[in-house]
Amino acid sequence: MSFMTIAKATSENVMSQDTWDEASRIIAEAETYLGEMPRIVVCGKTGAGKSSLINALLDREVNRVGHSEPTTQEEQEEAWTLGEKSLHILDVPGFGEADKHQDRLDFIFRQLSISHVGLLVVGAPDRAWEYERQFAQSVAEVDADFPLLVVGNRIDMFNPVREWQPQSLNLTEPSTQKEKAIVEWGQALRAACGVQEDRLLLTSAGESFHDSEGRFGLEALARAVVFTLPAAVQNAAARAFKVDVSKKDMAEKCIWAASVTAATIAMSPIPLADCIPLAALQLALIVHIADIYGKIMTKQTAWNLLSPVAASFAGRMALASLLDFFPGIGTIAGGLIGAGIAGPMTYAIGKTYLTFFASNNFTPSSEEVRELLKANYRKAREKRQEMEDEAAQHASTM
Ligand SMILES: Nc1nc2c(ncn2[C@@H]2O[C@H](COP(=O)(O)OP(=O)(O)OP(=O)(O)O)[C@@H](O)[C@H]2O)c(=O)[nH]1
Ligand SMILES: [Mg+2]
Repeated sequence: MSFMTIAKATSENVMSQDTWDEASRIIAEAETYLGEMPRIVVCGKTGAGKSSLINALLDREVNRVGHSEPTTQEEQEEAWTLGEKSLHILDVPGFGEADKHQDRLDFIFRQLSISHVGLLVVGAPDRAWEYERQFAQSVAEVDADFPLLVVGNRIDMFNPVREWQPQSLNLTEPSTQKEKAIVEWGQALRAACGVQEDRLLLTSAGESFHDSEGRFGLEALARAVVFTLPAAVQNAAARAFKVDVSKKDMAEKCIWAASVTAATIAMSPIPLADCIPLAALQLALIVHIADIYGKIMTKQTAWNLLSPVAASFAGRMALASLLDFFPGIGTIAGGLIGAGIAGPMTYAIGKTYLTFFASNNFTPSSEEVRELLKANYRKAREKRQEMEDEAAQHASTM
């Protein structure tokens, strides 16, 4: 929908050309930062008017609208063009139906996690907001900074229903019975959902798609979405960072646990030929770190990655050095592996692959691995005592 169409549909707050230009600039900037078109999810209870609202915003009848029963059964994504730029806008099945409520919420939360702005649409004059209140609270619990706009829709439905004159509706200084009822309802809704003043929008999508005269508040809604984008960009960056940090945290915990296990396995020195469990553990660790970073890797692939590194050490170094570097890898007969080597080595292997996988490199060359592994092994040795202490504790409770 063009800005001008929205401007025609609503008389309030008609945007100036400068504001449109500013809006286009904001969308373009958001797209650059996000690396993708900003994505808006429209959610709410069934019948709130989500599909009607999207149709009205896009000025295209893209979504089916229901009359007496839940209508949208599958998500539908459309391009919402504003001026020079577009946003993705996603219609999703409504929640609030007893048997499907939880599934729908799970689905919506998955969508929110890959989106930038959420619209929670509430159909007036409904006052049973328990689902909405819980929903807004859950969003805030999952991500306190997620930009959620609450849209009170169907505001034409307040009494007296017949007195609907969107062109002269004044919600800034309400004086008629209808205006007062709308504003009072909106404020109570806002408080129930726990959002700030500027995150509440009041709209009418119209009784039907063809009721363009009955529409209200769509331009203000479009503007609110656009002007929320800078906050959405910040939030997306923070979210990406948090996800990254938590992935790294998770991987580091696994590396530590595997290293202590390796040290425990090797508590009583074992012949190298018997150290298959160590090799298996180290390969499983590599597979697991890859998994954390979204790559499915078989043990065979992990072995293909690691074995040339082991072999290159074998070619260039004396057995003693090899043992120093690869306890648990390979089945070279003789020699003993102690906890003092198995733990730090496992740690170094984990840290090395973590570095590559975190930067999306799932096929590092043998040379790259070898260099980093050496450096990491040196550092890992400093943790040897800590590992051995923890391994000793494990061993004593086994
Ligand atoms: N009077 C009035 N009716 C509206 C408005 N918005 C939607 N409706 C009506 O409300 C009913 C439900 O609208 P939908 O758009 O299908 O609602 P939905 O939220 O998409 O519902 P589900 O797809 O079931 O989740 C339809 O009869 C619409 O015509 C509005 O602003 N005013
Ligand atoms: Mg719908």
